Amino acid sequence: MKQRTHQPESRLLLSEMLLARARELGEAAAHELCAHCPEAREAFAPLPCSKWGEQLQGRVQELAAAVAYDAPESFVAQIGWARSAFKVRGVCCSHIASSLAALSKVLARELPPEDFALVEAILARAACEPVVSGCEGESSLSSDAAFSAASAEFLVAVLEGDRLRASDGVRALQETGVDAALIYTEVLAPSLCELGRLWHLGEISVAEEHFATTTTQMVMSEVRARATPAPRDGRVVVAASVEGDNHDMGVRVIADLLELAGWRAVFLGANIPADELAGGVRDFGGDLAAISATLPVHLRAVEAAIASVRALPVRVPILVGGSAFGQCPDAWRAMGADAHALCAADAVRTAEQLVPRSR
Ligand code: B12
Repeated sequence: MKQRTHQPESRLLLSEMLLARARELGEAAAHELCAHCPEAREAFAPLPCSKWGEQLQGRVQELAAAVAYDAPESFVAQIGWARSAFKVRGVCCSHIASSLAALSKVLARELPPEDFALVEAILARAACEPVVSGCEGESSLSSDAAFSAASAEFLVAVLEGDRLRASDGVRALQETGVDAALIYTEVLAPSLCELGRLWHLGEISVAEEHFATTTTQMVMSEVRARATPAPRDGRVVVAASVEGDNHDMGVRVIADLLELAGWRAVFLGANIPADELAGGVRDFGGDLAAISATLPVHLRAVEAAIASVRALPVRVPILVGGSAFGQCPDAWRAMGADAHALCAADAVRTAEQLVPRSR
């Protein structure tokens, strides 16, 4: 019986069920937790149970992704991330283990034994494993001295609310001959990762993080406009982040770099429903669909987007990427993509292989 649960089809079924019932299961686990663990109940006072309900609904969705793609590490990593976030905000981390125990209790009641055995193993591993999180570690600025100085200057200008200074520093660097790809990957992206880390540590506010986002988007447009693209070679990439994912700067980097390499890049942005993404590929005559997902909970939406693109009358190669795949390295195969790339340089190389220039 236990073996059956490990078959891809039964994992997908279990994952579907967890997603469909995520809210209900999260709320039941929150009641269980608040009834038996008064300290946890107080942690989010004055809204103890509803706050835990939201947290645990998210846990069920993360668990569903780990089950679907046989990637317990992705769940463990999400719990590590949550532990760090609790710790820096002064909430006792042991509540996370208690909340997972409450969730386990509810799932033991609600799932058939063979399904429960699978999720219990993932929950137990996440509850025991020591915290591994980049959050409290070193900064993510580039190890190359020249770029890390430029990244740091960009970051400081942004944190001081000065977008013209941020823009001027990047322009000066580009004028020394540094190409757009390096500015994106060695200056802007590391600054964003560092901003994310500072936000996670509770050291910067949501306003600061949002200002950084809008400033980076402005600077990316400037960098792109100053760069000279290779002549158009007729290939078209349609690039987007999946429904539910509000991050789009990573996939925008890929679209811009392909445009500089001679492609026509149709960048649709964030949070694109599967059918709209496929419609974009069809209407803009895409030769390649570049699909991005940031969090493991967005992976099922990638699968839906792939299914929609596959339903088009013409077969279009699909390249997927984004940090969601970091902990789920084989998910792209399971979901039927043609290729996956981790970083911008790999993405451009892989796109060139999937759709060679001579077409
Ligand atoms: C800016 C930002 C936001 C902005 C996004 C705005 C926008 N228009 O993009 C906003 C404010 C919307 C946001 C929201 C949230 N965010 Co946010 N965000 C970030 C931040 C700071 C930068 C993201 C970024 O652009 N990085 C730079 C790009 C270049 O990197 P990248 O996306 O990884 O892309 C590269 C590769 O992955 C790859 N790639 C990407 N896409 C594709 C596609 C293809 C086809 C290929 C081949 C390759 C590829 O190539 C890119 C270049 O190398 C990150 C920090 C970080 N470490 O990235 C957090 C981060 C991703 N966010 C995080 C979180 C938690 C959230 C929220 C859940 C917060 C909240 N509670 O509301 C929400 C989620 C909203 C949602 N439903 O999606 C966490 C995720 C942690 C986790 N594992 O759970 C991070 C890591 C911050 C942190 N350190 O805690 N966020």
